Amino acid sequence: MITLYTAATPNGRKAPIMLEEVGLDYRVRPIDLSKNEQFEPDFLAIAPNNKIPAIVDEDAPGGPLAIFESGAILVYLAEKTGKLLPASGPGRYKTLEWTFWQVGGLGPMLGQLGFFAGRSKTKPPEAIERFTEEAARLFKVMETQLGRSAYLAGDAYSIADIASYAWTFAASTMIKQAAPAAWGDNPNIERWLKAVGERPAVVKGMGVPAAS
Ligand SMILES: N[C@@H](CCC(=O)N[C@@H](CS)C(=O)NCC(=O)O)C(=O)O
Repeated sequence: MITLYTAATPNGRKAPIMLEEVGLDYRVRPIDLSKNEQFEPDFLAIAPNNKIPAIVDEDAPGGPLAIFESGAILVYLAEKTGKLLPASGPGRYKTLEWTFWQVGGLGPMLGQLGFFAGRSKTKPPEAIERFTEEAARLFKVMETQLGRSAYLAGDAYSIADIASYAWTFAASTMIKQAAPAAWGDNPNIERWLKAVGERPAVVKGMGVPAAS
């Protein structure tokens, strides 16, 4: 059994989508970020960076294994099940390339844009401009890639698509309202958002944790 520590945020939704896709049993332990539960000692023992998502796999070879960082969780679950990440060859590295592109680029830039353009009390123009430009640049890169292939890492759906889905969905809805210039004319991304968003595992995973 896998325990998933998560919250209803774009990073938090990657792991439940993946667990639904690969069909592993899991239980959800919601972490309430508004109550700072991510700083509680029990959670820090699993995720010392005080961020969700994290998992504990009770059935890992060698005993229970705790993993934090969404990219590491996606790779672990893919390798545990042999799904959504090729075991070798160019397809493996294309999948890792686009997965790390999201974890190191798209996610952090959209997170900062969402904060400065949305939740910040002072809304500093220079920060909003910087992160809007960077988000627009990243979506142009994504749009071009999705003009070349059906999915981010090629013609097969993979962990790279799971990594990017919830953030791109947030950008096409909430972030687009707060910073319209971040979201250009992206027909290939729109097509991909629809295809990925209609997958039953994605529909289920986007609802985890259930609203309380
Ligand atoms: N690089 C991390 C980012 C995770 C992250 O930023 N999680 C946010 C929610 S989307 C969080 O837990 N924030 C709580 C905090 O910063 O205290 C990952 O990909 O897992």
